[in-house]
Amino acid sequence: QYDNDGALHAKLIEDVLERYPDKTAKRRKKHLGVARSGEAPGEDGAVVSECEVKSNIKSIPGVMTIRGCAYAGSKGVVWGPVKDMVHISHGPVGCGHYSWSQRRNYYVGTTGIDTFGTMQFTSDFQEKDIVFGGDKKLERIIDEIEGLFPLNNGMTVQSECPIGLIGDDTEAVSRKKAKEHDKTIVPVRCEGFRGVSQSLGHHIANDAIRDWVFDKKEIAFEAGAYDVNVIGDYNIGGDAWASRILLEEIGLRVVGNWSGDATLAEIERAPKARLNLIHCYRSMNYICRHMEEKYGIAWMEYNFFGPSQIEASLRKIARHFGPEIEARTEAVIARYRPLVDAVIAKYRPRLEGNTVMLYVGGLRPRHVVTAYEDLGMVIVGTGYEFAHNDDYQRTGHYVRNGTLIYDDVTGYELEKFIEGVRPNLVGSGIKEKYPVQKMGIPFRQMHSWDYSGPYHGYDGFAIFARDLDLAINNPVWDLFDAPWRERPRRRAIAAE
Ligand code: ICS
Repeated sequence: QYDNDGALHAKLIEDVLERYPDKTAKRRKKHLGVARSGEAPGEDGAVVSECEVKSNIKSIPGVMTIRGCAYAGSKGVVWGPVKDMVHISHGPVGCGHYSWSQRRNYYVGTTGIDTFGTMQFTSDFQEKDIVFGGDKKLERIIDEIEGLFPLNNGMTVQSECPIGLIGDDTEAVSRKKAKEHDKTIVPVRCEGFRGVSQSLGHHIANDAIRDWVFDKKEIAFEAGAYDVNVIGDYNIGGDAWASRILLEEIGLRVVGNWSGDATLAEIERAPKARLNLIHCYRSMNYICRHMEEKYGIAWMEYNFFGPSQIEASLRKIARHFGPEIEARTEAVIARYRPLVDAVIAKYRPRLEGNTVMLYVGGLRPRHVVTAYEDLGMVIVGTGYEFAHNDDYQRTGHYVRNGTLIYDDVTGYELEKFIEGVRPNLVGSGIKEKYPVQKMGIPFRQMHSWDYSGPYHGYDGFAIFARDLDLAINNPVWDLFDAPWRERPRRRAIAAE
């Protein structure tokens, strides 16, 4: 069923492009491709494929794109999970309302007292605020929040589109109020119109940490030799918790985890750590590069999806700290081996050979590939909403020859690709879920883990495997087929 040499995939791209007007076809052609195996071995000996397509440029007006905006990248992704701060959605009510609790970044704490992650704060702009400016209103809101929630450890002002257009001075308001209340108040210029996707929002949010948090206060913190920051694990469905256990077991001290279940204090003390471990390269590489330049902290990418990557990552991290940590790491890997073996023994026979197409944001379309492969599944197509060139280069370490690659895929293209490939599973977002299921194809949400998770770490792998089995081997899928086409394998697995 899958296309080893990519000839079918190349033909699918041609067919899709044929339906576009010439100009559009020419532009979209550069974003679609077929991965080609190269010679050079990549990191950790993996074969590198060539899967570079054009990326990180404006979507074409008139097509359905799945991307978000800069506000989403800052308020939703980077700042939102900093739980002890109040994040004000500054502008009209919709942005805050529709992004309210949409990302499953778990936290512990008492909501409304010392944590605010599932609450929504908005300045609810009206026409008069657009006409006369909203700075006064922002001042009043900051005072109100301070009165109602005195245990907040700070605030951020997440600017929505109109703020930048009308020229409000949120920086001046933030400075003034920070002084008055003796709190950190961070203005973030993440107006949705900036950039071409949520990606610029990540960058702006990283820069706000650099400019408004680092080196602003004396930090009383006793640093240790094994201190690490986990950067870019947002604790979706508890991912960061499942990861932290492993890092602590190998002997490291996680002094910051941002922004998953994060506090402002963790961000403030980050420059005192020994190593930055970066899970989501796309959204947080900026601040890691900055900390390297300014404070001399090394950074290292790692991947905690599926046992092969977990093992390779743990070993790579351990090498940085020397023989003692390396020995502990081998013991940890050995201790989890029976769990991994049991998961694979149970689920691999039920999942082996199934093909998968992915379409997610900026990291997962490559980071999860090996987790599927650990269960015997095959990724036949993958693509990103907002990846940059360096992400596509890294994708080459993961995908095999012939894999269909699609950047900022349009609704039309994705539907045609899925129809043409007919994979056994599609992993993407909520907007894609129901159309795909209506095509008779099993689906898992790869942003929210479909309300499950965690998927990181060894504990997460067991849940991931179970969820794939539930999705793919659900007997409901046989009801889509005419009786003469029934799928005996799935029947047998379901009956079992
Ligand atoms: Fe990074 Mo959805 Fe992360 Fe990635 Fe990022 Fe987003 Fe989510 Fe997706 C994200 S930070 S919200 S790993 S947790 S913006 S799933 S790039 S698109 S693939």
